[in-house]
Amino acid sequence: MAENILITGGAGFIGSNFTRRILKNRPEARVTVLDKLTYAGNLSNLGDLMKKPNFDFEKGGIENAPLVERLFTERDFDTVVNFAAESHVDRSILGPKVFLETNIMGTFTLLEAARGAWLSGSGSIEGKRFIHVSTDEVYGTLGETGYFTEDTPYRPNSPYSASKAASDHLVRAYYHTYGLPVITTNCSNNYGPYQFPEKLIPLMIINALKGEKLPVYGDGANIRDWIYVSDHSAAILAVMNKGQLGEVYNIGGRNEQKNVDIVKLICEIVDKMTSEDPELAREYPFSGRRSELITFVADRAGHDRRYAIDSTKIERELGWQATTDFTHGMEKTVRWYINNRPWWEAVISGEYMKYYEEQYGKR
Ligand code: NAD
Ligand code: TDX
Repeated sequence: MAENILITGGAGFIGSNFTRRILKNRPEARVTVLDKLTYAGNLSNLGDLMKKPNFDFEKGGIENAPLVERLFTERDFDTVVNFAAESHVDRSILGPKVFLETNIMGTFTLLEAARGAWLSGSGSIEGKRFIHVSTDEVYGTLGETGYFTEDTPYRPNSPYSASKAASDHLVRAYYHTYGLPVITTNCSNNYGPYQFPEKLIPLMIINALKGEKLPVYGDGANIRDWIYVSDHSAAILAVMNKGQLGEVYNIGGRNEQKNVDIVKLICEIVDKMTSEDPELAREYPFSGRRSELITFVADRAGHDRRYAIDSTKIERELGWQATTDFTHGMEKTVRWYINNRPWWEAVISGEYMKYYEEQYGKR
């Protein structure tokens, strides 16, 4: 029988990338995306996929128990991939409540629905999988050396990472208590097409194109381990195919970068692309070098200093590896934002401008 997959948060950045991959990779599968279409969710991220006969879109929240239960009853899912979340650290500092509602109560609601469908009455866990997509931020912060492994203790430092940590703990508990067939992945920072412009890389690309200030928090020396989004999707697919139930897999790019170095790289790429193309130079006029726009601003509260993932386990056990070179991935990403101006102009209107003013206005 063809697989029947529920993807939550599939209209967001990573979820839409994964949905595209799964529909290509498993043309027989029936795919349902459940997404609340918050400010971060956008149906245009799914594009033509919406027209496929084996694809269904449901608008709604993962914390909406009647809706989630109905979907499980009607559709008989065998696989759940849970991307749906409030995902931006700065927003979790401005207003944490919705992070608890979506990330904790939403994950709880999905787990309960899966338990009801798979573990009661005539239900069965045969061929079932609940994959929970999480973050390396649950592990807290690193000093100058060392890496996060699957055994690193949880020490979340922001309301966002605390809410993701709580959801990871619930997923773990449902495996140990009820035998729900779960797998958790903890990935490092993603970048690539369709990322919402509140995050470092798209924000800097768009501001650099427009010739606006590039706000780097603190001293700019915080380090993240960056992975191209399609490498993350490939890792989740490997986990879906070969992951062991009850296990955790760390996913990273083996690519540590300082924030300020990333912003400088974006400036160089934008300078080069605009200087080589007269039409682009007219669209985005700027004299001088865009790195002059870099502005050090007040630091993020509780700003984690360094993240770095040890992805040995998934590399060894599932044969997955990140393959996208960082400079090449960044060039592709900048080119995508240049080619998709209507997409980002639409998403940065309205609500986003209010957020931008609150986040950066006083910095
Ligand atoms: P995103 O903010 O771009 O997308 C989130 C999606 O979830 C949106 O489509 C939004 O509409 C939807 N959503 C939000 N609340 C919902 C709710 N209550 N019910 C249903 N849908 C809801 O996020 P992203 O960057 O694509 O991240 C996806 C997942 O991956 C998240 O769980 C995040 O914690 C995790 N993650 C992200 C990164 C990263 O660097 N972006 C790294 C590691 C893990
Ligand atoms: O304007 C900015 N200036 C700045 O210096 C922004 C938006 C960010 N930063 C810094 C903060 C971080 O050190 O850049 C770094 C990256 O920031 P974000 O893009 O906000 O990502 P981060 O906080 O590291 O979290 C991301 O990675 C892990 C995702 O947003 C999470 O969803 C994911 O779990």
